[in-house]
Formats: sequence, structure tokens, C-alpha cells
Amino acid sequence: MYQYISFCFADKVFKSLDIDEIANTLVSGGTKEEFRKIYQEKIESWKVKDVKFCITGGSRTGKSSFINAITGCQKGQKGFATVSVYGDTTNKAACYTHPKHSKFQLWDLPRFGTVQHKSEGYVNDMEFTKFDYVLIFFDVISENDIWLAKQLKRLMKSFCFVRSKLDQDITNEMQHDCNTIACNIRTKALGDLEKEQISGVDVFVISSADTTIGNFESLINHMENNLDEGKYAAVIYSLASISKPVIGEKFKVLHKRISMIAVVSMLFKDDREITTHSRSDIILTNLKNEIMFYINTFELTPPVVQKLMEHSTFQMRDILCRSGEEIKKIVKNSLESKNEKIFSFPQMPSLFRESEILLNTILVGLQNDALYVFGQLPTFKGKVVEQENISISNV
Ligand SMILES: Nc1nc2c(ncn2[C@@H]2O[C@H](COP(=O)(O)OP(=O)(O)O)[C@@H](O)[C@H]2O)c(=O)[nH]1
Ligand SMILES: [Mg+2]
Repeated sequence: MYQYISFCFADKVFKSLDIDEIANTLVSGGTKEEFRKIYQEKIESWKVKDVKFCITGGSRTGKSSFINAITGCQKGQKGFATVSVYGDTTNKAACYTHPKHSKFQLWDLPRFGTVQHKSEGYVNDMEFTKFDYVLIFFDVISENDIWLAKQLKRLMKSFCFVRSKLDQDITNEMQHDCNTIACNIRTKALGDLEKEQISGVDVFVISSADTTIGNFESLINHMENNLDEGKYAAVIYSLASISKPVIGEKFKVLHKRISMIAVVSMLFKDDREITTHSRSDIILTNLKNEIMFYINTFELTPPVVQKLMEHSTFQMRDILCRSGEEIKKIVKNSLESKNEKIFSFPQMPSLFRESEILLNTILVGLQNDALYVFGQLPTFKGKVVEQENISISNV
């Protein structure tokens, strides 16, 4: 098996991959342990790493609403951040654990520069050092915001400014060119920061009520550039599928795994002890688990899909709303249709290649389904959204 993998790498079968490191390890006669180490870092690390986001800023700037937008939580559901109607709802730091991934925490911090939370002690009291990423929500950039930005720079924390409620600006200005409005707000805020000698800090103008407008995509790119690969993957797998860019980003992160997963699906502790039948079952189970992981990441779970099917003539992907065993059968038939002896030993190179192609095809199809579902959500608002909270880490 390992000989074969070395052959693949040497032959540049993996050229589309971000796993050159693995190639080098294997081609240069690396060990199984080295391979496992790289696999764990590249593919598994997101499951074990804590990701702590801090959402801070003035009151009623949209912090709680943003948390709900990215967790996908609705009022009444566990994990819903209370949205303030009047005054300051958040007096104490509140920690929301992402419903899809228990290692991803979103901390909703109280407003600072008030009698209750004076600026001086704020950074220590709120333990800013523990956060991976800080979002400062603002309406108009205040002295407090500037002060906090300086403290975060000193601590070398990754952070950005976020101005929410872009949809309101669009309504207020009675025009629909949201890019121009977002650009004007952003330019003004960047100018304010520059005047205060705060450079290299980005500002994103978004709407939690309508995540399709404004700089949501740039905000996600900023997270990508400021988090390590494992933590960023955890964020992307957990995010609610709230916009096309988020779905696209999910696709990108999942796509990066494919070749590695295709290889790992075929690895066994000791090939000699395994019968052909049990080997094919292990491979099919591994591939099925990966496909289910895609389905959960795209939130194409049965309650959502079934609800949409009731209202639509669209044929959802064959693979949706199927049991694990059914998915295994679909995968088996598909692979065997390419080569009926694909699960027998001499066919391993072909099995690897076909698994890679199959995962790729399924992922592309599921992305399209996710985009379709996303496009339909506004129509079914309030009906579809009651999806089950699925913990992706348990898949
Ligand atoms: N239209 C619109 N309203 C928003 C948005 N974000 C927050 N709000 C509203 O602004 C008010 C304050 O929001 P909240 O999230 O509680 O702000 P927080 O005090 O910073 O946590 C609430 O009435 C929200 O419904 C948004 O993106 N668009
Ligand atoms: Mg709040």
C-alpha cells in the first residue's frame, strides 16, 4: 500500500493537493507515523483545537444578531444570543458554544467605557489574551474603539472592525446600490482609524439580517488570513450556510481534503490480516463518512431537504436523505460501474483514483444543492429553518 502511495506522489497524481509535505515524506521513504502526523495536522486538527472569537463594541451595534447569524440559531433555540430591544442587554460576558461544534466559542462581551466596565481594567477582566480573533462592532468609531484597537495591537491579537446593519442604511438612503453605500461607510471608518494612527486594521460593512450584501466574503477571507488552517477549517465547517461565499468557502476547504481522504480511506493497520470483503467494507464506510461530513457541513440534513422537497420540483441529489448503508451502496455501485474488480487487491491504484473522482463529483453536486437550498430559504423562511442541530465533530 505504502509503495503505491509513494508511486502516486512521485508520479504527481496529487498535483492539485496542498499536501506536498506528505509527498516529500513518503517519496523520501518516510514512515507511517510521519504520514499519520501530517494527516492529523491537515485533516483532523480542527476537531481538537479550541477556537475563541470575541465579539465586542458599543451596545446595539449588532453583536448578538451577528452571533445568531453565524450560529444559525433562532429565537427560542438553545444558544440564541438575546437581541437587545432597548438599552444594554449584555452586562456580563456571555459565552455561546457553536451548536455544530463544541470547540468553537463565541464570546459576547459587554460594552466598555461605562461605569460598570471601565476601559482600564477591560482587557484584563475580559481576558483578551485567550481569544483567537476579535471583532469590534461599531456604529460610529468612538474613542473607546480606538483605545481597544491600540490594546489589541499591543497584544498582537488578530482583529477587525465590523459595521453591521447595512440593510438599514440601504432602506434609509432609499437606494439599492449597496456596494456604494458599504464602500462609503468603510472608507469613512478607515479614514477615522488612520487619523488616530491605527494602520493595517480592516473594516467590514455587513448585515446580519441579510448576509448576502456587503463585505461578508472579505470578512471571511480576513478570518482565513488570521487563523491557522485547523481553526479556520473549524470555523468554516461550523458556519451556517448564510451566503453563497460561505457555501463556496465550505466547498474550498472540503475540496482540499479529497485526495488525502481518498488515500486514508484505503489505509489499514495490516493489509495481510484483512479479507477482501472486510477491506471493501472499511473503504466504503470511510468514503460514506466523508460524504456524510459534506452533507452536514452544507447543512443538507433531512429536515431541511424534506421540507424543500415538499415545495419544489427540484430533484435533490440521490445521496441526500439516505441512510449510511444506502450511501455505501451508492458508492459501491458507482465505483464498480467503472471497474467491476475495483475492490480487489491489484486494482488499488484504480480504486484510489476513482474514489477521488467520485468524492469530487459528489462534493460539486452537494455544493450545487446547498446553493439551491440557500436560494430557496427566503421563500420558506420560518418553515425550513427549524433544522436539527447537528454536531459536525461527531460525524
Ligand atoms: N436591520 C437590521 N437590524 C439589526 C441588524 N443587527 C442588529 N439589528 C437590530 O439592532 C438592535 C440591536 O441588535 P443587537 O444584536 O442586540 O446588538 P448588541 O447590543 O450589540 O448585541 C436589535 O433591534 C436588532 O434586531 C442588522 O444587520 N440589520
Ligand atoms: Mg447583545
